[in-house]
Amino acid sequence: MVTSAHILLVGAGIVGCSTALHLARQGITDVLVVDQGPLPATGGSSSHAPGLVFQTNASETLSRLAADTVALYSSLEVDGRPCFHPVGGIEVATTPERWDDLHRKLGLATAWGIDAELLDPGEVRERIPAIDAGCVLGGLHVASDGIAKPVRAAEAMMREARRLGVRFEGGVEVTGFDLRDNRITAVRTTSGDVAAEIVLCCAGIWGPKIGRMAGVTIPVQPLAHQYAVTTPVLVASETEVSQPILRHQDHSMYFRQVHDRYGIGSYRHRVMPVSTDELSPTAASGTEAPPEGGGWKGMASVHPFTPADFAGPWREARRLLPVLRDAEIGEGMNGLFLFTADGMPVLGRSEVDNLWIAEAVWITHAGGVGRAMAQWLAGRTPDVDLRQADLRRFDDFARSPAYLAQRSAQSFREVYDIIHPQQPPERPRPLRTSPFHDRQRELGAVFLEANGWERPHWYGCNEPLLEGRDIAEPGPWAGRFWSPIVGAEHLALRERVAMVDMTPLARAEVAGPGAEALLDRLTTGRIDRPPGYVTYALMLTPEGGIRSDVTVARLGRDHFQVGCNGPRDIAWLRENTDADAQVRDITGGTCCIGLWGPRARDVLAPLADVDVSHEAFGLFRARRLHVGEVPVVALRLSYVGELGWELYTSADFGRRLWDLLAASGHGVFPAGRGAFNGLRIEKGYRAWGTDMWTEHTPAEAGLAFAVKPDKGPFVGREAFLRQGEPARRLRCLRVDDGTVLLGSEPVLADGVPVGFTTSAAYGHTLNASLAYAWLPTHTNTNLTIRYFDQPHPATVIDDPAFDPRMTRMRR
Ligand code: FAD
Ligand code: THG
Repeated sequence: MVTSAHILLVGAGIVGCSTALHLARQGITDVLVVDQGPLPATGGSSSHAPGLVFQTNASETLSRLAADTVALYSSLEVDGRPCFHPVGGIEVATTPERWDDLHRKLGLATAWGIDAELLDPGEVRERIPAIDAGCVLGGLHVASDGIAKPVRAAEAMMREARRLGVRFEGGVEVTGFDLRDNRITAVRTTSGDVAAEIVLCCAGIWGPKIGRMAGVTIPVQPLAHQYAVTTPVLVASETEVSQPILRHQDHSMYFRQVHDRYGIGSYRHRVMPVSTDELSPTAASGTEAPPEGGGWKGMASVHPFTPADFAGPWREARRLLPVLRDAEIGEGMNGLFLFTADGMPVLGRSEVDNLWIAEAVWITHAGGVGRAMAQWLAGRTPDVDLRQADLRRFDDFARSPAYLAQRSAQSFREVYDIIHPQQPPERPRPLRTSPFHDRQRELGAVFLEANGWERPHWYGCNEPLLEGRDIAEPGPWAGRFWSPIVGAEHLALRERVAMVDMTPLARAEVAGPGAEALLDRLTTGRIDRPPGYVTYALMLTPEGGIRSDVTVARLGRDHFQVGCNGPRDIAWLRENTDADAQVRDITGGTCCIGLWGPRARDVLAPLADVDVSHEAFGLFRARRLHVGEVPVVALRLSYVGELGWELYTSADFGRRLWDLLAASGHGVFPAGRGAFNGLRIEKGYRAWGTDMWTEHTPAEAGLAFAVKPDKGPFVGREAFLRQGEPARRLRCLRVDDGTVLLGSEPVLADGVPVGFTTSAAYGHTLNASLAYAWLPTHTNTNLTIRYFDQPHPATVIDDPAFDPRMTRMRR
């Protein structure tokens, strides 16, 4: 075996093979892929996965990675045999709630550019003759879904990569790393040491073990999942399969044809976690390509089948597909694969500089993920934004075994549940609470969760605000995790003044003689202004996409407070620092109240020890002051578009700050996240990650005003200057019939899908249902938004819809 490689991949499963192929296609061929098992059927999860590919997902990212994967596998073959059977996929509904949800899912598919249709029970039976049509209310059909042949696809990718110069070695186990200065210098294997500049861990369920060899925690959990193949019941067709794959989500099951049999998977069993330490290192199945109907014994990624766990699902299978009443369970397994806290993959660079991770990736997404990882390893920003799958989305607590155990079990149980986008996890809660938490509970706050934080969505104590107001009611879906009090808080904030708990907003302190230079280089704004100024700016990728939007408050010559969109931003700042600048995550040790509304100054002035008049404390200024006894950093800005301040203090003073403001009179009241969201949408303030991400340019997102190319060099400047007229734009839509949406709905122009909504809410001040949407630049007439498969006419309106001249903030 070679003793050095530019890039070494640990694992030749579907992820390793796909990444290697895409590296080679990019011209990067000094690549070595090692696997402890034999090639191409290594004995890992890819060797036994039945390969169902359902593309539609609530996450646009996952749907796109899946569509990329279908395109890739469809283009591959091994000795004339295909790697993908485009048999189509059908998800059936057996309950009215599921049938409703399939209407919503049709919208998701359309929004993400996947052709889909709803079928009545007779049409389902036409495609799957074995089904008891009397059991189902209908189905969602996606013609481009199908069955991947994971081992064959891996082999095809390996062959092409080899032809281009990549080396693959089977039967070689990675046993450790040599580390120096936070870098891996050599990879120790059972066939000798290999020097490598970049190491990618794509070791599937063994990933955590590889991570540990470098001192890195990879937050993934192997769980067993049952899959069985029946005895023969079908007339074997010419091709291996002809029937569409089938999901029966009300019972957490899926079905595929395996020649003359059915393969049946079930998530309807107890959670069966497996510790990585229990895994055997010798994967060897020995078989070149194991038959799909069984022969899994001996694979390290397979545990013995436990028939008792399959009893209920088997009964249900025979009810849905009566033909199975004549069959038996042929062979079954409890197969192992990875789950995560939020059901998304874990991708990106670890805290060891040259160790990268690509874990918890399904067969369904491995084609797209391999492509994205190859771009990333080559030093580019992946062209599919990976924010939802980025290893760095997790704060430290989310890497704890305790958190991972609870949340991965939950993701397992919920694999096929109907999940509302706002549905909070049940456990572990409460996890992170602001110092205002006790007060909020006393006030009847209804909490949802974000990144571990308890966030009030509305306050029961505000019920009286409803008096005399007529609050537009959303429908049953948008009306979940909602109360009319949300509308009342929204309106009252614009009339009076509210306290909004902004503690969960991630923030970093950047300090030291190099702080200004660091922020100047990473952001698009002019931050070379005197202490006391606040700048709204973007962080761009080198390719000119929006990495984030931030507020940079200069508190001293060498001291800045940066308001971020999450742990990824703080990691990015930290990654770019040198000895002259220190980046500290101060989110947890501090707290923040947004004091906003026309009477905010009436509340603050008598409590503050400085002049807070507009003349003395202007918009986008920062000052240290006292509110009563409490030392506060006050930033005069407002994400809701009103007069007011963000008031920061250390956690120990939080409760006192809350109590002083709450007791100040002037009609001050607490307002929740629900109102906050509607207010910011009315004001046209975008939310990074929801409205825009790295795939969008500042001009497309309507944020070019925040880029100051004349200030000198910064990351993304050259790309920004080259960007031409945008072909698509983030537009503000009014839903003409007042229907309240949730986001991720498809937008059609003259009946043809052209884009999708991002954020949506009712604008109670404007009395209009609003949504932001990505649309081709010149589309603005005859628009409809489909919500639960019903058309709702929509009109592009001026953005921002509320107070475009900023008169309310500037006074
Ligand atoms: P693997 O295929 O496990 O590859 C990792 C490789 O790393 C292994 O070959 C292993 O030998 C190697 N390795 C580990 N440690 C070392 C070491 N120290 N040195 C050298 N090599 C090492 N997904 C779908 O999309 N559709 C499905 O229908 C589907 N059904 C499934 C059904 C079952 C029963 C199971 C268990 C999983 C299913 N999955 C499905 C999930 C899918 O199988 C996995 O997510 C996917 O195969 C993971 O691929 P991978 O390349 O990351 O891991
Ligand atoms: N507060 C703080 N930091 C933050 C946010 C926040 N960082 C992340 C996220 N939220 C950033 N989002 C915004 C969006 C808009 C504005 C501020 C933060 C804003 N925009 C002015 C406008 O467009 O009218 C900027 C005008 C200007 O640049 O002159 O205020 O909520 N601390």
